[in-house]
Amino acid sequence: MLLRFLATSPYVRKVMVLALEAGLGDRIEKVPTSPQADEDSLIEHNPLSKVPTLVCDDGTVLYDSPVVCEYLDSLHDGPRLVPTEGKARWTALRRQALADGILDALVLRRYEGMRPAELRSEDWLASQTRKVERGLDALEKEAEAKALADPYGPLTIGEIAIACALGYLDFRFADDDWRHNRPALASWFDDASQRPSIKNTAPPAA
Ligand SMILES: N[C@@H](CCC(=O)N[C@@H](CS)C(=O)NCC(=O)O)C(=O)O
Repeated sequence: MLLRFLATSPYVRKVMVLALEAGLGDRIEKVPTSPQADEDSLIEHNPLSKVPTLVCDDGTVLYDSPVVCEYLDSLHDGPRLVPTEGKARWTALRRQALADGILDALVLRRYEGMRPAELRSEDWLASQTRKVERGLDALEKEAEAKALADPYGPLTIGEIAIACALGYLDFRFADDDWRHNRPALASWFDDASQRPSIKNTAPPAA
């Protein structure tokens, strides 16, 4: 399989963490890609010109990280990382949606912050920041209640997405100090960061 890949993308990282946890790392060939360059070869596969985009062995193309993750999870015989039914499934998918939503707000914030000051909307930046803060507060409550999967045991896509969102915060927004007042989440992430799948997918130094 070919994965249109960008080492700094947290959505790509989510796919790679799942692939490594599922023992599929060797089956994925990473194709370095600059999605914002509107490369014809990427657009041919994904009209949105985004990574991750996966070209399966039979030529089927899949995109959007939740879709790619669910597909990869169907290719192995180990415990499912995207639970297939019941409360476990909806909890994992809801957590993934929350973590992806935090990422979406962070990416919007990053792009807005890169615009010239006179074009930048402080209201928009503040609104995206509030989404991130509320999302992190909700995750702190889950960590405090010990509801998140044990960072040393089997994970689901929910915890994988959360780890990638927190990793992106450290990577692009190190000054935010998201750990302040969120000790349970910080401790959970410190432990989760010891997993080889998380360590081996860390973004390059900013
Ligand atoms: N919802 C998508 C988001 C993917 C996404 O936004 N990827 C970014 C890289 S971090 C991208 O390709 N951006 C290119 C662009 O928006 O032009 C997913 O989960 O895969």
